[in-house]
Amino acid sequence: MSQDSSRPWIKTTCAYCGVGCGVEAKTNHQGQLEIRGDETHPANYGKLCSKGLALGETVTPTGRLHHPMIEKEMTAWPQALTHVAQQFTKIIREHGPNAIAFYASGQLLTEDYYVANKLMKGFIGSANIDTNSRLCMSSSVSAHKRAFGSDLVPGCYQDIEHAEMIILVGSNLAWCHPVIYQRIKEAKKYKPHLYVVVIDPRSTASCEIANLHLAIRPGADVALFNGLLCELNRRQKLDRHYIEKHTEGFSDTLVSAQQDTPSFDKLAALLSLSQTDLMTFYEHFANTNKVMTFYSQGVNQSCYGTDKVNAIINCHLATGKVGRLGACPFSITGQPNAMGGREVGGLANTLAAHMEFNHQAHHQTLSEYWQTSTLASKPGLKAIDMFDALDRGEIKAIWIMATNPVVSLPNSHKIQQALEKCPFVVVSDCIEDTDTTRTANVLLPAQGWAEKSGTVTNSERRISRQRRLLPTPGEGKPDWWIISQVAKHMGFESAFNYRHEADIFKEYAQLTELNNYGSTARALNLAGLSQLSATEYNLLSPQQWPLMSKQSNIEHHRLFSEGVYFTSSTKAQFIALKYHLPLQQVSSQYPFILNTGRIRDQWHTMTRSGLSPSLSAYQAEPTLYLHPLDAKRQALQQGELVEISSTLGKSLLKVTLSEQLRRGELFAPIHWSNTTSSRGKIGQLISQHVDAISGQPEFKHTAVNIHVYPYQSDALLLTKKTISALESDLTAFPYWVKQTVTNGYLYHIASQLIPAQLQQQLHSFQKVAHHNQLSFNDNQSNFRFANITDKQIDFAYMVSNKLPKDSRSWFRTLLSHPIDSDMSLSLLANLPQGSLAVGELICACKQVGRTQLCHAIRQHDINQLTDLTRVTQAGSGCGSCLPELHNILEQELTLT
Ligand SMILES: Nc1nc2c(c(=O)[nH]1)N[C@H]1C(S)=C(S)[C@@H](COP(=O)(O)OP(=O)(O)OC[C@H]3O[C@@H](n4cnc5c(=O)[nH]c(N)nc54)[C@H](O)[C@@H]3O)O[C@H]1N2
Ligand SMILES: Nc1nc2c(c(=O)[nH]1)N[C@H]1C(S)=C(S)[C@@H](COP(=O)(O)OP(=O)(O)OC[C@H]3O[C@@H](n4cnc5c(=O)[nH]c(N)nc54)[C@H](O)[C@@H]3O)O[C@H]1N2
Ligand code: SF4
Ligand SMILES: [Mo]
Repeated sequence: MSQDSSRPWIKTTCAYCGVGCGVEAKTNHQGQLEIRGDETHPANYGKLCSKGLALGETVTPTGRLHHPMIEKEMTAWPQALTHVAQQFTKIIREHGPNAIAFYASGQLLTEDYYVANKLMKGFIGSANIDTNSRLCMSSSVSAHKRAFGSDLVPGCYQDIEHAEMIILVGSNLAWCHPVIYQRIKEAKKYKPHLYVVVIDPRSTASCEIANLHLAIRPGADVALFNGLLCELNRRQKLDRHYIEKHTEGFSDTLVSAQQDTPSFDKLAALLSLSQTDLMTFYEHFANTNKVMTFYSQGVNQSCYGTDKVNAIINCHLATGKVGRLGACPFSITGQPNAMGGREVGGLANTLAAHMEFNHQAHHQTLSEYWQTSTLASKPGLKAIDMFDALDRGEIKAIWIMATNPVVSLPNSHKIQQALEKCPFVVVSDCIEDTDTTRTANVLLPAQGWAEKSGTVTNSERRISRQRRLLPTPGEGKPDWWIISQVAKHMGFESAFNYRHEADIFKEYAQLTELNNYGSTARALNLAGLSQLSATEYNLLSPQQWPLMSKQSNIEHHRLFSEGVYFTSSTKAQFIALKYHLPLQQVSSQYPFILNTGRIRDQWHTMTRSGLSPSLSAYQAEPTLYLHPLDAKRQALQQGELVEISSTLGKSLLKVTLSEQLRRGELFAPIHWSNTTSSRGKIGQLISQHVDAISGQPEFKHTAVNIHVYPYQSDALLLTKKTISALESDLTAFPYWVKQTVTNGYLYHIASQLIPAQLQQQLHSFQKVAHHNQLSFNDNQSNFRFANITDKQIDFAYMVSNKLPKDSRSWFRTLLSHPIDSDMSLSLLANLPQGSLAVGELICACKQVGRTQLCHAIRQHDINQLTDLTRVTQAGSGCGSCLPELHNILEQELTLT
């Protein structure tokens, strides 16, 4: 991309994870969006990961929802808004306010969320607004409220540089929060004694920097930390002074932990860890003051997620490792604005601005502030209960905003049916075709990341501006505008009369100040931002809450440094805990445990990251990872198709063998849906078991079975455009996956037809016949074909009874490859030649493949990772592929 110095870089925030990286963006002369890290932003100081770096590739008009639609017919905004408002009003009149629900998302901006919450709780008068944060952070929220009296993360990123021990529990930071992971890696370089522990049943990419990896039995984290508490006591490593002065409930908690913890050898066996490793971990924790513990979905997404978080916090409190430089428990946030959403009250069980239902004064304060007499007086339904009520027909209308529940909620088949049954489903999204938009009666086009303006709050309580970069394609509108317009059409004009997102932010900031002092003070206080003018709001630099005055410099606040908490006694609370087995256990019918999570380059249901060819090149198919010995037991081989089944449903995935898993445990990514694959969606297998306190589903522990899925032929098909007719024809095949590539799409197909029959079918998808074609057919089972228009391939396929493993790595590039001898020879030989021989993509940022890396290692006699990066550029972008580069180098060196 060419640099264009005449246009200014605009500062904004990354669209993806809760690290909340500062981004600078500008359009170049070709209209493309150039992206770089913001060196002044304290979340990333200029660094970005592969997803952040590829943001420019995702701002395409392709696939966008351009117009409001009612029952699949395009309509104008006034009609759409009137229709939604009328339907809601009618349902409320006939069935009461609880017959309506909003299901929102940590990917809305704070301003959007504030208005949605205000409409539902304040004016519709029901608290049936919940969000995908329920699936993500709610166990941490519940645990923080239990221990600290407030939903907040006490530490800040700067603690990383001060910590002497960093523990990652149920967090694959290397892939899910790469910029923080790289920051720890960097800190370790300058401080070699920084001791890193990874606690995860899988050996993940994050283990690259680990001094110790505890491949814990899934679900056993409470037992591990209860054991740690006992060991701290035994070694007299408790901070008695801190416990007495700043906490309550210690004795009961210790007794409970002691009763729950068996002898050391039995504990190690229960956790399925070696006694040496377990003792090493306990010793380090006991002997290190500056300990930071990051935790994420391996902790939260569990039937006992809240207890897991409290088990961790108990150990931090017992040793006074809270609120001190380099010492804190740190819940690392998933979505870009999961924090902001919770601040304004996006969860069904809080009011707004950290005010609570069970607090009469809060209810009164909010009613007066919003000037409403209908403020909800009791909590609404949490996500899973909300969709159950929808299924039972008690909820008659739902408005889904910025989330794709038909893919991401457990038991997704039931979710889809519930939505199909629901009389009135409204979906606001920026993308037209998702599993959820397919169920909508009304579709409302929202602005996307590059068009929106507002604020987000990251993991360390820092509020940053997201700024408008590009004009909106079609008629997309800001979410806050859409919600306010519906509110006005429902008759709530004066409460939703916003001209600009700055008006909303100011109203929200002022709310955080109200009655926020004395013994009932709340942590969330934005007093310093409550008088911002629209211009000041536009220019706002990152601000970390709580803040009594606007911060002109970057500050790094720790909470609880004085040992004062937001509980009624101002003391932190220990929670007495017992370890329980996960609710689902293996049986003869379902002998494996399925763990689910993320891969490096995709974001959730792929509606945005899936638009980027470079992000889609890495791990292009829905995959089931399993241990080679388990594969052997099931007679499964690398690359085969496997049908995986639970009591609720079945999915079809490609097998990858991996020794990084424990025996009997499987891992599948969450990213594929019915829009991108035939049966790659994993949510249909997951049960609705939730944590009883937080309502967060158990996504990491499902009992399943697996069987090989035989097929007769497989194929790769390249087309320049999505052919919707083709996609409906594809349903005939048991397995298909759609992948975005440069200039088009690659379909991976497997079929029960013999190759010759499959070839005929695929050939018929090419609607216009051309003369300039390349066609190879070596016998009755291998077919390769390419159609050339204007010196470029626009349609191609290869069919076989078993395609060579690395075919897709070169075949996927044909739409952007010049017609040359390398290309013809590759097609002829079915082997990549010359410039096409790059191999499976490893580095998404610099587009470097495995073959290139192996070649460079041999040609340049490379034995150091730094040399491999220097020679190939791989790993010099975001660095998230460095663990893989390391493995490839090791493998090549052992071969030579
Ligand atoms: N690339 C990428 N990054 C993302 C996202 C994405 O979609 N893609 N999504 C963002 C969001 S919203 C979120 S919430 C975060 C999630 O970030 P993470 O929580 O780091 O990601 P996951 O892959 O869901 O799960 C983390 C790990 O928990 C482990 N685990 C499973 N069961 C247990 C257990 O019982 N105990 C322990 N200790 N560990 C266990 C899994 O093996 C897995 O490696 O990522 C954010 N970042
Ligand atoms: N099995 C399993 N399931 C899981 C998880 C797991 O680990 N395992 N993790 C869970 C977690 S932690 C999370 S956070 C969820 C995520 O799950 P979802 O929230 O369902 O996933 P996304 O793909 O992020 O969906 C966001 C939707 O909003 C749209 N969108 C993007 N920006 C905007 C906007 O500004 N406005 C509007 N109106 N729409 C927008 C996108 O196009 C997309 O359709 O998945 C959960 N589900
Ligand atoms: S770590 Fe990556 S995905 Fe997360 S905010 Fe930073 S650039 Fe975006
Ligand atoms: Mo999440």
